Amino acid sequence: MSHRLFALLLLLFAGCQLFAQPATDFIYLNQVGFYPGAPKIAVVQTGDELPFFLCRVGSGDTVFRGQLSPARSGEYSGQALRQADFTSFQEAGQYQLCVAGVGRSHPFDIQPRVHLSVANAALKGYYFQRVSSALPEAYAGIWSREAGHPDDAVLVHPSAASPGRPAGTVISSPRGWYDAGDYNKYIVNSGITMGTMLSLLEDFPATAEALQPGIPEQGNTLPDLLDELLWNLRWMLTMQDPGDGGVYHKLTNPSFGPLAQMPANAVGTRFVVRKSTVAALDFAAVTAQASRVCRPWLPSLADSCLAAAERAWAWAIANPAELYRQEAMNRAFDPDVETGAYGDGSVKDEWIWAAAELFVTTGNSQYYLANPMFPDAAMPLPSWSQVRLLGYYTLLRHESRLGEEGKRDLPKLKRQLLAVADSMAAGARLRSTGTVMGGSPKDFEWGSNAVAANQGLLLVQAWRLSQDQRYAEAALSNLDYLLGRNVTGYCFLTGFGGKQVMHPHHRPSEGDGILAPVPGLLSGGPNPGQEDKCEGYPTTLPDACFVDDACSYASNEIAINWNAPFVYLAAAMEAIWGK
Ligand code: 9MR
Repeated sequence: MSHRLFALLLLLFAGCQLFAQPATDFIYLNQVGFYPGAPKIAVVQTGDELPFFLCRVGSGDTVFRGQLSPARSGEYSGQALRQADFTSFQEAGQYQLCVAGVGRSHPFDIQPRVHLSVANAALKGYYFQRVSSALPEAYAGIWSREAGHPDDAVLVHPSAASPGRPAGTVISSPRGWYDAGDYNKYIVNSGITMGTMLSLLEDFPATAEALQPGIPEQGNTLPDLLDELLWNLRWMLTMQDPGDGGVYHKLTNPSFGPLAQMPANAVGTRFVVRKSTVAALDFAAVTAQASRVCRPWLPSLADSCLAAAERAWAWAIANPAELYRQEAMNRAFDPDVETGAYGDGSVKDEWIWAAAELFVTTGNSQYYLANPMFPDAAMPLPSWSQVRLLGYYTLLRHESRLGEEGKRDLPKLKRQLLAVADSMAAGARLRSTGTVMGGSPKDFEWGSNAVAANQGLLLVQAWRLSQDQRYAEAALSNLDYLLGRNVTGYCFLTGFGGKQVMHPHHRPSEGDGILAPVPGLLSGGPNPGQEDKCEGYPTTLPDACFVDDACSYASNEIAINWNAPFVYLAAAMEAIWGK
C-alpha cells in the first residue's frame, strides 16, 4: 500500500488526531483566521483530488469534511493547486485543515473579530518606528529601547540652502517615523503613508477610533490612531522652510549605516536635503487632509495645517519642475547623499492629489480647476510615486462637498473605479489561489505586499460606493494572501502566524539581540528583481521570489508605506465583516 493511501485511510477513520507532525509547507491559508460569515479558502498543492478535513485544535475532533477542487496550474510555477472551501462552516474556534497525504495546516481561528489583533499590531508597528523617543517597556515590552535621533540639530544641506537658511544652518526637526529598515525620514513616503491612514479615520471612523495599539497617549482624548499620526505630522510640519513654504525632500544621514545598529548608537550628522515639487505637493495633500481630520479635536493644529498646505501649494506653483535627482545633486553639492531617493519623475499625480485634498478641505474650486483632474481614464494603483487615486478616493468620499465641477465628473469616476474593481474581483475567481493579488507578474515588484494591500484598499473603496459584497470578498482574499494564502507560505506580518517572518531587513530587529523581530511590521514580499543580490532566494518565480533573510532589502524589508494599507485593509475588514 502506498504511503499516501495508507495516510488517507488513517485519516478517513480517525479524523485529524493522528496528524501530530509539524504543519506542512503545502497548505496555504490565512494563519490568523476567518470571519464566521465570510469566505474561507485554503490552497493545497497536490496532484490528487483528495478529501479535506477541518479539525478542532486540542480535541482533534473533525468538525467539517469537504473535497478539494479540481486542480489549477499555479500561474507562475505550473504546480497543481487546489482550493479547499470551508465557507459554510461557521462555528467559532481554533482549527487546522488536514489533507491526507499532504499534512495539516498551521492553526487558525474562526471568530468574529479575527483581524482586530493584526490591525492593532500593525498600527503599533508605527510606535516601534518612532524617531526621537525612547520606547519604555510598559509599551514596547521586550522590544523596549533607548531614544534615537533627537534630530534637534539637523544641518541644511547645500542643496537645500535658501536666503533665510544658508547651507549649514542648524534646524530642529524631531519626531517622525523611521521610513523602513533604515533610519531616515522621507517626505514622499510619509505622504502616501499619512494619506492612507488619515483616510481610514475618514472612511471607517468608528472602527478606526476604537483601535487600541497600546501607546503612551492612550489615556488622552484623541483616538490612538490620530495620536500615532500626530507623531509623524508634527515632524512633517518642521520640514517646511518658513522662508518660502518649500518642503525638504528628506531628512537623512549621507549614507545608510550598519545593519545591526540600534537607533541610539546611530549618531552621524543629519541633513535636510533639497526641496522638491513632489515633496511640496505630497506635504500639501497630507496637511490639507490632516486639517480636515484633526479639526474636531485640535482646531488650532487644523488651522496651522491648512496654512502650511496652502503655502506648500503656492511654492509648487512657483517651482513646478523641481524634480529630485540624487545623482545630479551629488555632482553639484557635498556631502554626497546615498540614501533612498524616492526620485519620482512625474508630478502629474501629486497635483491631482494635493488639489483634491485642498479643494475638499477649503471648498475653493480654484484648486479643482488648477490642473487637469482627469488627464486620462487611467486608475493606477497607489504607490509612493503614484498618488492619483488618493485624490480620487477623497473626491468620492466627500461627494457632498463637491461643487458643480466635481459633481459633473463624479459619475464617470465611479464607473471607472468600479470597472477596475470588477476586473480585480473577476480575476480572483480565475486565479489558482483565488486571490486578487497575482493577476500580473508586475504585481510582484519591490514592496509587492503593499500592492496586495492597495488592491484591497481599492476594492474597499468600490464596496463603499456600491455595498456590493463581491468587492468585500475580493478585498478579504488579499488580506488572506498577506497572512498566508500565498505560495511562499509565509504570514507576512511579523509576530503572527505559524510560518513567521523572523529576519526582516530592519535595523532594530537585527540590533536588539532579541530573537523575535519587532512585531506588527509587514515584510515587503516576493520580488523577482532581487536587487539586493542576496543568496538564498529559493527561486526566480515572481510569486515565490522571497527570502526571510535580513540581507534581503528587496524582498524582506519593512516600510511605513507598506504597513499603512495593511492597517487600512485589516481595519476595513473588521468594519465590514467583523460584526
Ligand atoms: O519602496 C521603494 C521601491 O519602490 C524602490 O524601488 C526602492 C529603490 O529605490 O526603494 C524603496 O524604498 C526604500 C527607500 O529608498 C529607502 N528606505 C527603504 C525603502 C524600502 O525598501
